[in-house]
Formats: sequence, C-alpha cells, structure tokens
Amino acid sequence: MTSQPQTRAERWALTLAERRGERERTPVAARSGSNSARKVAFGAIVAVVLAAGGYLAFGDFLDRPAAAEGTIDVQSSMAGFTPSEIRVEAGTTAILDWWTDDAAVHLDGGVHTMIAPELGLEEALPAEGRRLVVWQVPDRPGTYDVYCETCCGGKDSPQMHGKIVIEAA
Ligand SMILES: [Cu+2]
Repeated sequence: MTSQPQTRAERWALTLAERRGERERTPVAARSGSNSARKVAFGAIVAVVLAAGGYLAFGDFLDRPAAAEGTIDVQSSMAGFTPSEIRVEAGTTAILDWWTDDAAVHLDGGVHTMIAPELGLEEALPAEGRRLVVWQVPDRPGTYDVYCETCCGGKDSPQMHGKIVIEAA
C-alpha cells in the first residue's frame, strides 16, 4: 500500500502540513534571539542619538575652558547676564571672564555690550566670543544697574539688565 497522496488536494494538504511543521521546528530560541538582536540594535541607535544630542546641547559648554582663577564668569545671552547679579569688592581690580555663544545675526553690530555709566563700564563682546574685562572697581559700595543695549530691546527690556553689587572692602 502506498502512502503517496493521489489527488491534487491531498498533495496540497501535505505541502501545507510540511510548511507548518517547518515553522514549528524553528527553535524558539533562534526566533527570540533575532528579536533581542533587533532590540540591542535599536538600543544602540537610541544611545547614539542621545549622545549626539547631548554633545550638541552641552559640547560648547564642555569645550569651554573653566573661568581663569580669580576671575568672575559672566555670560551674555538672549536671557541677559548670567549671573544677573555680579558681586565685586570696592576699590579692587575685578576681572570678568565674559563670554557668549550667540551668533552675530542676533546682535546689533555683532556684539553684546555691558554698560554701567555710573561705574565707568562700557564694554563690547563680539558674537561667539570671549574676553577678559579688567575693571578698576570704584570705592563706592552699593548696587548698580548694568545693561546690554545691542540685543532683545536693549536698555528698554528689563531682561537685558543686571546688577553689579559693590561690597565694602
Ligand atoms: Cu546683549
């Protein structure tokens, strides 16, 4: 007696059964293995994207050398001065380590400024620049206004004002 299927329908049934059997024989471990390989690949891509984003967000900051010793770190940006309150000692020489990441296109004349007429301060900082401002602090303790007049509305914008606090020596 033969076990060969005789009809077309029987042959099809056999073919389908073989295919089903093939799928079932494929080890579960292999299938989930390729699945976790995909997860690892996805995780790696996510990690690379996050790292690149982090570098773009903080790279400039990380590359920037720390403020020189004895200097006061001051940043100018569209948010104004950071810190917004600069503390110095009366009658001393203060050195401001002044910097900005802003591009020239956002700044009138391509500079941020630092202006405190009462204190004899009138300085400019080129876009994406950094410079030291050596300043002889008057012997007049008190709180003074300082502002930038070359961006974001300048003197008329409260945002562009900071404070200089001169402390008694
Ligand atoms: Cu400015």
